[in-house]
Amino acid sequence: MTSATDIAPNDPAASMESAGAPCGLADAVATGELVSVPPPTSRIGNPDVSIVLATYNERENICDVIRGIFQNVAGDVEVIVVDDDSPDETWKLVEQMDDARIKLIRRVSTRGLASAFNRGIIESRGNVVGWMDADTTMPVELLAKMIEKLSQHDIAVGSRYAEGGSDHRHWVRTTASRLINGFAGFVLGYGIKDYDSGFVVLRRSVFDKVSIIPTGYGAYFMEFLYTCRRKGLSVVEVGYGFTDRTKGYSKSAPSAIKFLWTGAGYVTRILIARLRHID
Ligand SMILES: Nc1nc2c(ncn2[C@@H]2O[C@H](COP(=O)(O)OP(=O)(O)OP(=O)(O)O)[C@@H](O)[C@H]2O)c(=O)[nH]1
Ligand SMILES: [Mg+2]
Repeated sequence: MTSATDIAPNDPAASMESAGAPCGLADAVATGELVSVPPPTSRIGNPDVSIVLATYNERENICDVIRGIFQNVAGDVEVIVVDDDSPDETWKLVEQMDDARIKLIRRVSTRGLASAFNRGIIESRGNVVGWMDADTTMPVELLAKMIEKLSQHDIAVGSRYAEGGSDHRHWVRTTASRLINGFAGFVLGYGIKDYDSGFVVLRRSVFDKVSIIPTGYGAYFMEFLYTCRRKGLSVVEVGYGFTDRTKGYSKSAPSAIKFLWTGAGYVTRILIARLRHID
């Protein structure tokens, strides 16, 4: 596994014992998923597909998501995990998977969803680049279908609100999400139904025209999609059923106040995206 870390080698956190069993072998044996061929330990050339995962305290989910990506995406695939030094040591589980197809970036003394995805994108080398949450709410099974769509489109978005999509979360989350998406659709246009999806694959060439603005939480995604469309790139939405996470805890809505604060930030950013003409 290639691994980049901003942590000093003698940092005490770097030598802490793992908070539990590594999710590689033990989990694989427990679930009967053990494969006889060991993962490659070295890599030559660029992968076909890079999938970026941003993680903060996802130790209960990260290994399932990584394994799911490798199982569901054909070709040479790399997974880039950008972890913000999770106190639950998510990064350590990734390290212990010891797989050359995984690149781990452990950022220390910094937090941020948009900046984490941006860092992973910078490190990616695939002709197809994608990113998604690492909490199992976004189905890895959809990735193959999304990638297929790139033969005709620049960008394929996993969508809760397009045809075939559904949102099974608590009604408060669903209503808030629909309101934000309705507002984004009204202000930004282009008929995109799930503006803040955050589940995407795209052709690398997209980054010749558009970059992520790496600040804040999920609002970066709406302005990214909007700028892509404004610059003539094509976007297709692929419907899927979205469920609440079953393990771990929400970082965007740990409390009602944080939830409202995040929502207000989204609204501001939608309006700024509409008014900005240079990016
Ligand atoms: N690197 C990094 N990842 C983060 C940060 N905040 C959240 N994440 C990850 O980003 C993804 C989305 O976060 P979630 O907690 O699922 O937020 P959400 O999807 O709005 O909320 P729920 O799905 O309801 O829990 C998950 O994979 C998180 O682990 C952060 O500050 N840094
Ligand atoms: Mg989530």
